[in-house]
Parts: sequence; C-alpha cells; structure tokens
Amino acid sequence: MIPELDIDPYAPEHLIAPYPMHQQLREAGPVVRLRPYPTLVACARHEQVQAVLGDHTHFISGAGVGLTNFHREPPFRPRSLILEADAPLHTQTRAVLSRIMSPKAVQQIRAGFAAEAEALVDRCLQKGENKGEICGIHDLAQAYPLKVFPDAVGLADGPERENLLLYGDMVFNSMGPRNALFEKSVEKVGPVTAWIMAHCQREHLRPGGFGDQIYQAADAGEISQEQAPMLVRSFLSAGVDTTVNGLGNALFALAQHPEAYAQLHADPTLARPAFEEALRWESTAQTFFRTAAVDTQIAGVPVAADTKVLCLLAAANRDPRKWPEPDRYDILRRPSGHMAFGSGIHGCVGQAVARLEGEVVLAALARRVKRIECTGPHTRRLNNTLRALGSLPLRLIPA
Ligand code: OVV
Repeated sequence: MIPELDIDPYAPEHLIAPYPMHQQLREAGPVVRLRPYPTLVACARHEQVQAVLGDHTHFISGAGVGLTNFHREPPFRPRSLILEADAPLHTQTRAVLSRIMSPKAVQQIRAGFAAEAEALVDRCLQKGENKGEICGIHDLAQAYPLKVFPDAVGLADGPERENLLLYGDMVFNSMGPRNALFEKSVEKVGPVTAWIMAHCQREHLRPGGFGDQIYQAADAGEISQEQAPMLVRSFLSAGVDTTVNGLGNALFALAQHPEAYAQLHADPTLARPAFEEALRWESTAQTFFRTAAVDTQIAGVPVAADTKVLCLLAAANRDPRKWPEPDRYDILRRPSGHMAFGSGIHGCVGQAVARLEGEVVLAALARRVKRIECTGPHTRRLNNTLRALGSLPLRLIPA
C-alpha cells in the first residue's frame, strides 16, 4: 500500500548527487518507505513536507529531528532546548532567540555586516590579482560567517573559531545514521565540544552581543540560568556551518550560471532574491525529521505513533508540483514557500541573519566583480544533513 524503495539517501552516491534520488522518492508517492531504514517513512513532495512541518502537535521535535529516536536511544549530545523541544519549553526558548534575532535587531547589525562583506570581497580581489584565483569556500563562504557571526554572538576572534566548523559538521552528521561520515566527524568530539561549551559561558561573551543577551534574558527570569549556556550552544551549532554552505552553494550556483551572474552584476539589488533562489536550488539543510506523537496519517497514509518521518526539504524545493522548471536556477523567480529554512513553528529562527549575510556578500560581489569563472573542478564535503562544498576554485574578474 505504501511504496517501499531500496534506496539509502545517506549513501555517498546520493549525497554527491541527490537530485535523481529525490525524484525517485517524489514520484513513488506522497509517503514512502526506505528498505535500509525500516523504522521511518519519508516525504519528498512539497505538499507533504509542508503539512508535516506545519503540524507540530502530531509531528513532534522532542524525540529528535534526526534519525535517532530519543524515546529509544540516547541523543548524541544533551538535547537542544529549541531544536529538539516541544511546547511549552520550545515556546519559551524560541521567544528569547526570536527577539535577539528580530528584524529590528538585524537592522542594527546590517551596516557592520555589509562593511565586512565589502572588505572581504576586496581582499579576495587582491588575492586573485596575485595568484589568479581564490577558493570560493575557504576564502569567502567560510571566511565571512566565521568573522561576522561569532563577532555578533560576542566571541573573541582567533584561529580557534575553526572549532565552529568542526562542531557544525558533527551536529549535522549526527542527524543521520551512525555511518562512516558520522564516525569520522566525531573523532575530535572531546576537544571540540569542550571548546564550544567553554565559549557558551558568560565570561567568554562580549557584553551586549547575542550570547550575552541570552544571559540577560536569564537575569530577567524568562529562562533559567542553567538554560542560558545551552541556548548559546544553539547559536554555535546552527549559526555557522549553515550560512557557510548557504553562501558556498550560492557562489556555486552563480559560477555555474554566468547569465544569472550577469543579471546580478547589472542589478545588485537582485542579491537578496539570488541568495533566496540558491537556498531553494541547493538547500543547505537537505533533511530534517519529525516523530509521530500519536497514530496519525500523512496524505491519507496511516503513520503509527513514534514513527520517524524524514522530510526531504531539498526534494520539496525541486518538486515540479510546486515549482515550474524546478531544476533551473532563476534569480528572478522569487521562490516564496521554499523549505530551506523549514517551516512552521520550528522554522529557522535565525533566517533574518542568514539572509542578511547572503545578501550583503552577493551585493558586494555584484558591485565589484564583473564575472565569476570556475577555474577547476570543485570538491564536495559530504555530510549526512548539509549540502556542502569542500573547495570551489574561482577567478573573480573585477568590474
Ligand atoms: C537548526 C539547528 C541546527 C543544529 C543545531 C541546533 C539548531 C541547536 O539548537 O542546537
């Protein structure tokens, strides 16, 4: 009755090239089973992904938003107080984070973020002059978030910030199966986690920054003092590797589509929609899970209580039922309703910060760079959840 496919979405071949696999899942039905993971059901169509994420009473997050069901197996790390929580806890913690990253708060960091983007693109152009090329991932997509986001949170600058990349890789791998990718990324779990947790403490956080504002919310009694470092951990988990790959994927999209880059260069106000379309076209977070709270159904298909539901955000974002010519990267599309930030009450609470980063970097490029050329093959960094590039050799041709 429910189609069963012999597909492992976490096999390296599908992580490298996920789109044919997504099509198979979408076309098999609104809800499918995957033989390698008999305990889950999967949704790859936009309508069902949106329906599951929109129904937080039937499809909960407190049993984890990865493959592991916390009702049966212990979480990889103490659970997130926002990502892996339901009401009433989630309601309280979300209120604090959404105020800290409100549109008004984001407006206040905008000028600083924009100046940093311009300075970084200038440095890339200088580097490009000497050596001929840059690495779009190392020199731009990693360098920018690693500077501006920890600055906004209030962490000291320095090379140890690389721990944020290692930690993000680990957290997002932990949402998939316990495969070789997971094992490889947790090799350094001890020292990296110790560094992260130490930097969640108030004495490491600049007064007034996002991290310190969490402690101010604790001082005001909105959350407890014990919850404060765990919410700072959410910034450090979700705030860097996501935007690194959002930017990396956007650079990749533009480098592969010279006509789209020409449109952006001709009109830098397209930076924001160009970034948005890159999120749809190559969703940074490819998947998230929910867990059925009770016996329920999806598209009329029965789903038993405690079943894990794999939501393929990236497949929903290329569902031809929703998007005309879904595989086309079109910066004029204005893809509202895409699932790259999730949707519903757990939709990305930092999305205004992420969009700001994407917009100001692409706008700085659009104004300073006439053309972007790939100068060699890119490499992928495989991750169980993230669509990530390892390297992207580029030549930036100045305007
Ligand atoms: C959205 C997201 C991803 C990873 C970690 C977290 C959130 C967190 O809250 O720790």
